[in-house]
Amino acid sequence: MPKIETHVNQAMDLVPVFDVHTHLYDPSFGLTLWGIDELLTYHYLVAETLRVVAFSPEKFFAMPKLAQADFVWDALFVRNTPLSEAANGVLTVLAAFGLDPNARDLAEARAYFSSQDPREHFDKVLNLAGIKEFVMTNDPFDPKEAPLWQVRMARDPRVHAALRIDPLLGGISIGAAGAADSVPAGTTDARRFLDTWIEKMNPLYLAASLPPTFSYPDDSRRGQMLSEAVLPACRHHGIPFAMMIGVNKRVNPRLGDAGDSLGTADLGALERLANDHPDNRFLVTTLARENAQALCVAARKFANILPFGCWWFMNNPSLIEEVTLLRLEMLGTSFIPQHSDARVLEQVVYKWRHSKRDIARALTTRYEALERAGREVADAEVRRDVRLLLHDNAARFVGAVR
Ligand code: FIX
Ligand code: ZN
Repeated sequence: MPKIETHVNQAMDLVPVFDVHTHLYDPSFGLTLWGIDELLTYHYLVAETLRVVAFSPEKFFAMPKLAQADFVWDALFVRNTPLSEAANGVLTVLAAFGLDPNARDLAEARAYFSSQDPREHFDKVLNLAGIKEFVMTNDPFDPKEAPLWQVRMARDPRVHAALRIDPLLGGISIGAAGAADSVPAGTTDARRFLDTWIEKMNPLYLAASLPPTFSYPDDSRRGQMLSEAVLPACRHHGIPFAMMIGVNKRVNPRLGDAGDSLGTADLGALERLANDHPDNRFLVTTLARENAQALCVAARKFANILPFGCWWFMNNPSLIEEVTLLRLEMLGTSFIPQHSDARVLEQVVYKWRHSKRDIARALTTRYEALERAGREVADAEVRRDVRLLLHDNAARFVGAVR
């Protein structure tokens, strides 16, 4: 293996990760999904299963969780070859815990996970994934989560909050159906709502997913909420706004969380937003592959835009390497290459192990271009660059740097 590739892979193994977007929680919340049955009923795998087995979504979701997991395992891992990234990820997790990826059933895995102490398991998973800190997705409209913020809990310093506000911008709650806190109608109430929840959560950023039709300027309710409540609140509290652009929610409502799709957005709207709000900072990720280059160009035009992650349908090895190479070619190291988006605790093990391989390939390609130009690349430079990409760019932008 060429020397530079070895140095890159060594740095990837050593540098701690700041995971800037997850659906995991501080252990004190008691809301984090974990274990083999949750891994197998991840909505990515449910969608894949219902393609290869003639079975209605309604009948699938009516089954108990363990029966659903058995059904997915049999369909995707026994009767078919687990070639998809989400299926491969489950096997990476099993192997990381010393469990048999060739198992014909879930007995061994269930026995292992059920014998784990949750707190010790949480620490073990973060250690296996190389994660130093991560950010939750905290939804004030989620009836399961909202009450937890009414009381002071002992918090894990490795876990940070992010205030998720989709319903404020016309979206749907990311959490369970129903809004724990009624959605403020006017922008004045919305600003008060945001200040109240920022006080409660101390979030590193505000976040919302947005449809491909997102436009700016926009005199609709979404546009008014953005300009008159959300962005002023972010400026006042000194925190970024994370925009996750390109999701078409529930194109197949029968699939629930698995029923969302994507569309290509006009990122001219993002450029106009960044231009009109130079004192706001924007974390931005896009769901369509076709938006990847335009996001890099927008970031080149506006330093207050920081591209992050290979989101959802982008989170596949072929696209992670392609987009990371494009970002390195256009932005150097001034972006955040990945977030896990993990919904189940142990997913961070595969999402980071797989992503680090893909990011390492792209970074090695760029270092080889330097060497062809006669520029030597010191090992310390590689470690500095990898630390920027996996930790510092994100931690600094959201003000979590320690
Ligand atoms: O909006 C989001 O935070 C998305 O990441 C989720 O809604 C999505 O279901 C997901 O988990 C994708 O990986
Ligand atoms: Zn997410």
